[in-house]
Amino acid sequence: MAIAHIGLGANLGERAETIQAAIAAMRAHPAITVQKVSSLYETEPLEYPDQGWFLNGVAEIETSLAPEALLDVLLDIEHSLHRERTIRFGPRTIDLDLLLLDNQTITTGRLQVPHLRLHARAFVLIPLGEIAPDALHPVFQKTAAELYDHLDRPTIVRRFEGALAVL
Ligand code: A4P
Ligand code: MG
Repeated sequence: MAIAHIGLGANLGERAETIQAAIAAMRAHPAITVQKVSSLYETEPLEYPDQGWFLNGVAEIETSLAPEALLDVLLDIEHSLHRERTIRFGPRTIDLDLLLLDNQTITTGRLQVPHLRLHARAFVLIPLGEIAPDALHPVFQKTAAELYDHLDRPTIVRRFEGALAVL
């Protein structure tokens, strides 16, 4: 069994409902147990600024799936929630990123773990630090809070107060 941290992001449509649906889909998978879900955060768009604000959160799961099989499950869930790929870093109904997988580092043609940009992103580091305060980034050997403190210009991340039915 491995512990994985999954980044959840949405900035199109009913963002909180879509994130809830993605968590429900992970819960429904026979090889995945959802152990923790962070608060959701309203976050300033990064990389491609001309788009709506995101809701972001992080889930901690336990899984018996191999890394690329887990990636395939995440891509299937994105697809079932009408994710369309048009603009790189652009608007999306749902984005599921495999952030951390135990303390493994993985580089294959289709998967890089830890996620390449996780250490540079306030919208990941805040929810990750909330549910996994002791987890170390296997390359930098730093916690999410330590990585957050090293950001040059942290983007705005504030707790989302909307009701979350299933969390
Ligand atoms: N891939 C490789 N490694 C991974 C991994 N660890 N987890 C490959 C997930 N996928 C991984 O992803 C493209 C391909 O990356 C996948 O098919 C997989 O084989 P994608 O989701 O189609 O493309 P993307 O989302 O446009 O790119 P990426 O790299 O996931 O973008 P990011 O880094 O997620 O950035 N601002 C705010 N505030 N909040 C956000 O959530 N998100 C983005 C997207 C930009 N700005 C944002 C946010
Ligand atoms: Mg992605």
